[in-house]
Amino acid sequence: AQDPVRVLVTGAAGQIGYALVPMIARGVMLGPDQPVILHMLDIPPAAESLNGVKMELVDAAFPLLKGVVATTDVAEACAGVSVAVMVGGFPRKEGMERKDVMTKNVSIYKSQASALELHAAPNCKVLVVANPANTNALILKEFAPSIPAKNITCLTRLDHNRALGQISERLGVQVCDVKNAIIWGNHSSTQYPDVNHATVKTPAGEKPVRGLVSDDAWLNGEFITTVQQRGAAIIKARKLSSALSAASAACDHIRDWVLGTPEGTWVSMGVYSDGSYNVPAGLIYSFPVTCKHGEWSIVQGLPIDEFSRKKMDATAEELSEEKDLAYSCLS
Ligand code: NAX
Repeated sequence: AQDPVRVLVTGAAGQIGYALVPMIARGVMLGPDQPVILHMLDIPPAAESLNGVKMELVDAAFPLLKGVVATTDVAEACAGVSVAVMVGGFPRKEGMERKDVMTKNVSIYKSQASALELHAAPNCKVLVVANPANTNALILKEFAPSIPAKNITCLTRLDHNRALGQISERLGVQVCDVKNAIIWGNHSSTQYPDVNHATVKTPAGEKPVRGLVSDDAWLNGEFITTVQQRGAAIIKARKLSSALSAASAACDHIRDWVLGTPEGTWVSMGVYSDGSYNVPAGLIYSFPVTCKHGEWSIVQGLPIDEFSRKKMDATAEELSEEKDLAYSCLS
């Protein structure tokens, strides 16, 4: 039998955490044969609720779950983890300035970076979910210099999956037959959902989405805004933000990173920019990536038209501003 992998979930008493931990314990993230030990971190006001989640994990009697650590101690939470899913953060509350929210998150991600650096397993893979996800990941990278930059990523897979879902609904095809959409940039409303290279599997072979959806105005307009604004639409409908879809996307992100993307398929991940596609180096920016042997690489050489270029630059610009704001919050 394989040794269990220790997986950290921060903010585990929150709504995404509640949806995510059972998925991990069922093998959705690391595969149906991989035993796991869950490390769940939250803050002291949520300690009792966190303990309730632990009780439910015990009650669910998951065969793959070999242990549960539920703690408010960051060092204990990070000890020996090979995968860290950072869901905990400080949410923006009504009337709060962006700078105040950033200051809170910078301080959280700075200290959690140090704890991961000191206590996590070597080669720990980190996924930041908490918003501002790209910039929180960048801060984590800055303050965990011994963790390789390629191990620190942020979640844009939910946006990617939303794009696939919209295409599938529009064309009346199965979502599993749609692939190779791209989310460029920030996990925010400036993200650019790009379908120029996306395809649909049909009985007659793979066809470009651009050929199947004849309505360019929809693809260049409503499709993009629907994906960009989907988070807000979920809040409006549910009075709560996306949770099950976010948890599922986090599993997809780690599974593909660890186990590899299928041949001919790419996915979107927020990764440390090396300057590919003229995106400024040193930002955590969402790119199309393929994964093999536990490492991602950016898909190279895709043609970028003028429409796309403008949108890719606008979201890069926003990330540069966020980066400056984050640095100005460092005390
Ligand atoms: P909740 O408020 O339900 O849960 C957050 C949890 O984090 C709470 O239990 C809180 O006590 C805990 N927490 C706060 N500070 C912490 C700290 N310093 N250490 C450990 N835990 C801490 O929010 P939820 O709906 O679960 O969303 C979590 C985060 O995901 C938010 O930042 C949200 O904006 C972000 N999202 C990101 C998405 C993405 O695609 N990247 C999509 C979904 C979601 O909106």
